[in-house]
Amino acid sequence: METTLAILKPDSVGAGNAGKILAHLEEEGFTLRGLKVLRLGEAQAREFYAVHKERPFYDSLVAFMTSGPVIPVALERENAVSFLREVMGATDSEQAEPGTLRNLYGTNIEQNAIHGSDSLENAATELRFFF
Ligand code: 3AN
Repeated sequence: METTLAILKPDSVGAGNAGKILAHLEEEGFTLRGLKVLRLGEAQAREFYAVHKERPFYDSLVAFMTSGPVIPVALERENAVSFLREVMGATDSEQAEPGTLRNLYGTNIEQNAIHGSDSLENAATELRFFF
C-alpha cells in the first residue's frame, strides 16, 4: 500500500465540490487516512511550491492557493501516487480527459481543482508538510 497527498484547492472548496471529489476518490478505492481544512499562509504556499519559484506563474499560483480554504488529504491505496495522477487528469483542466477530476471540477491550468503528489518521494515530503 502507498499513501499520497491530495489537496482540494480553493476553487473546489469555494464551489462546494469538496464532498463530491472526496466521494469520487473513495469510489476509486482510496481510503482517507488524514484530512484537514485550513487556509495556507503566503510563506507556506511559497514553500510548498518552491520547486516552481523560477516559473512565470509562481506568484499567481501562490495568490490562488492562499485565496481561500484548502483541504489536504492523505490517501491510501495500491499504487496511490500514480493512480491519483490518473484520476486527476492532465494539469490543464481544459485538456484533462473526460471523467477525470480536473475535467469535471477544474477551470483552467491554474484553477485545476486538485493537487496530487507526483512521486513516492514527493508524497512523503508533502505528507509531512501537512500531517
Ligand atoms: P501538477 O499539479 O499536474 O503536478 P505542476 O506541478 O506542473 O502540475 O504545477 C503545479 C501547479 O501549478 C498546477 N497544479 C497549476 O495550478 C499551476 N500551474 C502549472 N503550470 C501552470 C501554467 N502554465 N500557468 C499557470 N499555472 C500553472
